[in-house]
Amino acid sequence: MSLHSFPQTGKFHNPVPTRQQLAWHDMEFYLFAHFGPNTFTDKEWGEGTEPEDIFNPPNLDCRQWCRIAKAAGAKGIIITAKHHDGFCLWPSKYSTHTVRESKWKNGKGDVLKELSEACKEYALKFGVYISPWDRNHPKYGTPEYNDVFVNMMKEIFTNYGPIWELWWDGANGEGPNGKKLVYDWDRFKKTVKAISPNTVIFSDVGPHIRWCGNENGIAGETNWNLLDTAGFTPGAGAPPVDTLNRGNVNGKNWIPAECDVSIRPGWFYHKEEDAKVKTPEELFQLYLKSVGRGANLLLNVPPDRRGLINEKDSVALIGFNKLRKESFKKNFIKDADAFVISGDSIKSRGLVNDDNSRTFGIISNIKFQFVRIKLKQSQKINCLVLKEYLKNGQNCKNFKLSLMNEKYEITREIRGSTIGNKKIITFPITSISIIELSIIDQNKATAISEMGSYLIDENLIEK
Ligand code: FUL
Repeated sequence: MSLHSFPQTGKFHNPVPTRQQLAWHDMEFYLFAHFGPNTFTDKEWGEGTEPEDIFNPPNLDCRQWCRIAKAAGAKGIIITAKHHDGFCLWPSKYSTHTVRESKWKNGKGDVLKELSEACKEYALKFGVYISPWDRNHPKYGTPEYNDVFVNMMKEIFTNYGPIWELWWDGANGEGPNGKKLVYDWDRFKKTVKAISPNTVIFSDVGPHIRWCGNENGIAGETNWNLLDTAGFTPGAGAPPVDTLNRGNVNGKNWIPAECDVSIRPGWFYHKEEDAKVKTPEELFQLYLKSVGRGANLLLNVPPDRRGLINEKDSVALIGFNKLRKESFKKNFIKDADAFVISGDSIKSRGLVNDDNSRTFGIISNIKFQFVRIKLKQSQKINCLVLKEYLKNGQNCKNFKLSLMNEKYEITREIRGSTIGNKKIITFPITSISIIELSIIDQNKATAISEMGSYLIDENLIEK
C-alpha cells in the first residue's frame, strides 16, 4: 500500500534491485552442495590428476537431498558442477575428465540432470557453482580455455536450466601447464545474459550478488546492498574484504551480499568431521548474523561418499528449522491495538504488520516521523524484526527503537544502522507495551514493509 510520495533527503541517486534480485532477496536461505572427487579422496582442493573412477557414489539420490532441503526450510540448492580439480559432474563435451569417464553408472550418470530434475519435483531453485580455475584441462592457462568455459556454461544452461543462481568462484591458480588463465569476465557475463537473462550471477563483485568477504557466514552489522565495482574484478582484483562485508553506503550498483559457510569445517565431506557438524543453535547464530543482517545464507551441506546427505547433517538442519519456526511463530505486533505513523493522518494497522512485504509505510526524518505500535497488553519480548521495502532502494542509515511501558516510560533503547531485507535484533527480555521506530538518518525516505516482535529462547540471543 503506497500512500505517500517520497520526500528527498539528498542527491543520492538510489540504485534499486532488479525483479530477479528482489526475488533473490526473498530466498533468504538455501543449500550449497560441494560434491566431486574430493568427496572420495578427502581433499579440499583436488589436483586434477585424480582418476575418474574415484568418483563412484553407490547410492546417489538427489531426491533425498531435496527432501532434506525442504525439511530444513531451505529454498534451493547450488551444486559444484565443476570445482578447481576440473572434474565435471555432467558429461561435458568439452572435457575428458567427467562423470562419463568414471565407473559410476558405467559412465551413464549425470549429477546435474538428477539434481535439476529433483529440484523441479520438490519446487526448489536450482543453482550451479562453476570454477573457472581448472587444474585438469590441457587448455587451461591458454586463452582457448575461455572458450571451453563459455561452452561449458552454454551446455549447462541449455541442458539443465532454468538455472536460478550461477556461482563464480574467483580462485585463479595454475593449471597443468603451470600457467594461470586471464579470465574473460566480460565475455562470461555476456554469455549468461544472452542465454539466461533471469539468472542471478554471484561472484566477489557480482554483477548481481556479491561475496560477504568471509567464509564464516557473517555479514556486516552495517550491510549495504550497494557496491562500487568500477576497476574491480572477482578474485584477486576484488575490493577489500571489509568493503565486501559492509557494502558501500553510496555504492552505484545494487549488489547484495550472500554469506557462504559450511555446516562442517571443510567444504567437502570428510568422515572425520562427522562429530564437527554445527549444532542447530550454532546455525541459528549464523542465521542471525546473515539473514538477520539483510544478507542471504548459503549453507554448505556436502553429500557423503554414498551420494547422500549424512544423517548428522540432516539432524542438525531439521533442528535448525525447528528453532526458526518456534522462534518466529508468534508475532506480538499482529495483535497490536494501535499502529500509527506520526506526522500523518494515517492511523492504520495494515501498513507494516500484514505479513506482506509488498506493502509498506514510509518514515521521513524531515518531519520527525516515527512508527508507533501499541500492544493490547504488556508483553515480554527479546527480539524485533524489521524489513525495509527494497523496491524503493535501501535507505535507512541509522535508526532508533524505543521500547516503552504503558506509561510511555522507556524501558530499552536500541540503536542500529542499516535495515535492508531483514534486520533481526535480539536483546535481554524486556516488558513492553509500546514500540517506537524512528529513523535518525537516511538516504531517501525509508519504507518499512514489516515489523515483528517475538519472545525467543533466551539461549538463542545473538552472541
Ligand atoms: C572457495 C574455494 O576455493 C573453496 O574450495 C570453496 O569452493 C569455497 C566456497 O570457495 O573459493
